[in-house]
Amino acid sequence: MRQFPPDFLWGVATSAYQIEGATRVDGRGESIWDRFSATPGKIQDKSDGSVACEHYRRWPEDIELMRWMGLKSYRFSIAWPRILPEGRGRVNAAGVDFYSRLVDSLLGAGIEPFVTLYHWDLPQVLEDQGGWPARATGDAFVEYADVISRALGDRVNRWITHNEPWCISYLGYGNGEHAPGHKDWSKMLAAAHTLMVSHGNAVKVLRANVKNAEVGITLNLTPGEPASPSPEDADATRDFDGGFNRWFLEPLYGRGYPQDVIEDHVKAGRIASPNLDFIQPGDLETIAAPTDFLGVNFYSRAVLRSNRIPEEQNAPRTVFVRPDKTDMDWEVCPASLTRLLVHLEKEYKPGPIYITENGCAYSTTPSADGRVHDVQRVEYLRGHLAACSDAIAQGVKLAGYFAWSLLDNFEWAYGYTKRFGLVWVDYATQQRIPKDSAHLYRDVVAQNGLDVEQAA
Ligand code: GBH
Repeated sequence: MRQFPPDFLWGVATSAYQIEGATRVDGRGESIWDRFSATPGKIQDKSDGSVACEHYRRWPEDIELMRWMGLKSYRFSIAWPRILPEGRGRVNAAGVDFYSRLVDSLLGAGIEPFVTLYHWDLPQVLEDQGGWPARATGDAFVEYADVISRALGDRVNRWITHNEPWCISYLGYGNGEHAPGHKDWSKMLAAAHTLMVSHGNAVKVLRANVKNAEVGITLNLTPGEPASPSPEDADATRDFDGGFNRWFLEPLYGRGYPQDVIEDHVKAGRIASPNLDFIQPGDLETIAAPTDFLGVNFYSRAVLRSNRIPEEQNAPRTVFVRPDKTDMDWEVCPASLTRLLVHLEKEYKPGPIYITENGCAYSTTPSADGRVHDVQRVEYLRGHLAACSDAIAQGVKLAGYFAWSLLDNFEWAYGYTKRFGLVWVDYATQQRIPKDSAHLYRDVVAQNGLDVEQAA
């Protein structure tokens, strides 16, 4: 048995737009994902989050599922447009009440709420006024953080400011795959900056409003590994790691933005000058406001091969991408999670780390026996839990693990074509069926550990 530390926080994660539905109910304002999903060509199956898992009214059933799994904590996000339909100013009491009831019921079920403030559903009015590249959006975010932490702070003490600023800025403003769908490098960098500054300012507000607050941010970290020992592949890896991981980690831990990445951007003509003119005095101090934990979302690694020299001139590959990939085409490589965690601990000393998301897409359908035998997800989960246990053995202060996700749900630009849930959702009837992975997870939580033969 691989035993986990006592008090290890076992949970699952979801996000508001992906599961709630009821987008026009109880005074919720429009979000950028409502608008984006309604734009032709943006969502693979032309769907949107207007119904999703109907969690907005089926939440008691979903809490029951979590209680059955024995979970200690539930990471969910709050829909900003339910709280402040105009982005700032007028508070929508019905929206606040929804989350207040959810929190009370979770606590009643012995499940600790772990709240994410921003998981991508920006009020559309704020996008119309410039979105994340505009500093005013950051100020509105801090106002929202203030409103909701005053309402829930007597019962919720763990808070995540932003979920994955890389995705928000790069996918939303850089390559346009996500809402609001812009393709502009300087907008992207400005958006990332507003996100990080608003994170730092929200940390202060949350601390002021919440007793025993534990506040952090969640980054999606994808470790890069060079395909060969060649200097070219090393450079491709540095470049990838710089834009993906270090761009957020370095300023968060007080080192400012990485100079090598800025120079790359200029050389590649993505930005005109290395002077990032969106940075104002004091911003870097704000971003580096001390946090209580680091949230890490881990899905896969990236193996980097240089495109600056022809393949035949590069050193032979020594690192291969494994053929077992998920439905997202992401490689399954648990060992790189261990390497990532050990690296974070050594390099940044972030304090406690939570895996705030880890999971995989496989579309296993229910069998004749009525169960969902998601063999590959069971394998993925076992492998990554073993990887967590390896990291703990190497001194990483890992405090919890949240499986992504409780339910199959709206997978952003992929619509409902990808299924990440531990629990199957039949979208026609909204029936939920715990998959084999949910049964495994239930055992793991009950034993606070993983059977060694399960880890194989
Ligand atoms: C998360 O983002 C989101 O927080 C969540 O809402 C979403 O449902 C979930 O993941 C599943 O997609 O091609 O090997 O380089 C995931 C962020 C960023 C993870 C890009 C994978 C590419 C891996 N993703 N990354 S690779």
